[in-house]
Amino acid sequence: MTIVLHHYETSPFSEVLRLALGVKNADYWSVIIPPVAPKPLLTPLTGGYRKTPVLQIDAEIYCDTAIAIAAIELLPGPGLFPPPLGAAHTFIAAQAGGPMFFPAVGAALGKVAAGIPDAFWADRAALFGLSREVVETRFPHNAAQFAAGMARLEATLADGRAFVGGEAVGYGDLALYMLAWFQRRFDPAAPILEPFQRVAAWEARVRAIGHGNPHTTDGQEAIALAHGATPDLTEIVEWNSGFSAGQTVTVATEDPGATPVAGTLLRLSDTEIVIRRDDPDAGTVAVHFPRLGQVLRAA
Ligand SMILES: N[C@@H](CCC(=O)N[C@@H](CS)C(=O)NCC(=O)O)C(=O)O
Repeated sequence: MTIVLHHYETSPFSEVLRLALGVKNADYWSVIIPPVAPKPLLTPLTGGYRKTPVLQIDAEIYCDTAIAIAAIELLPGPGLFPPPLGAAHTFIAAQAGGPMFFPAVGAALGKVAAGIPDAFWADRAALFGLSREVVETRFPHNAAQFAAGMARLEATLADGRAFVGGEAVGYGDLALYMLAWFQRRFDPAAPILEPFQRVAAWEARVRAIGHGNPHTTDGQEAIALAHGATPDLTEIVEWNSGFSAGQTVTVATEDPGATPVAGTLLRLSDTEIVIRRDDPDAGTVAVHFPRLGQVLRAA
């Protein structure tokens, strides 16, 4: 079994998976993908999903951290959903990757937006509606929202717990950590985090986990890996879902500029959508999406 992380250094969601692979002390291939579309060596694997990161295990392709985390959780090593929170870590991660995410991005980028190339902003404006102008004009609001979120985290840690759920690190910590980590990408001192000293100590504990054991490789190798492997083509579609196994479908994120991915439906449940794609370069692959946050349509 070969694990591949398709990511780029400055991607906050990638940091979540790098740390999750660190928790598991996993060996994995690291493939650096472009931060903007097009992504010609990723598309054969995903069928058009272009967000970052993507996790690959042989011919299984996991689009979105929410579903990649479930695959990483199956690896040997400490669990990512430790008690007492258990599965409730997913709610914390959804808060960090949902309502808290764009304020954190805005807080980090608001003052440096002018120095970021036009091509980046054109890409993010088309995908998320996030232009340089929006980021610059909303900076005070985003900074206030981000600080309010960090104040919640500071309050959570006020009883002396090491991590949000107690003494063991969990998925919720990794997802919250990416928000603080992103501030420090642009200014290691991150004045916006200065009032939150418990958060700073918690950040050091999360950072100490590290990224496991990445081995640098490239997109061609990852495509060849998929081509040489056979995905799990089991068909299980919930009978009352309105969809059936083998049906041609598209899956798209809820982003304004999302690219729908087409394939035939293998599995559908409340947690996961899995489609089969037959790609000229990558061969037959099973592409996994979380059910939450994806638009599934009959094609
Ligand atoms: N819900 C997705 C969000 C991923 C996401 O928005 N990633 C950002 C980068 S951290 C992205 O895709 N930006 C556009 C790109 O990389 O092409 C997940 O959890 O993986």
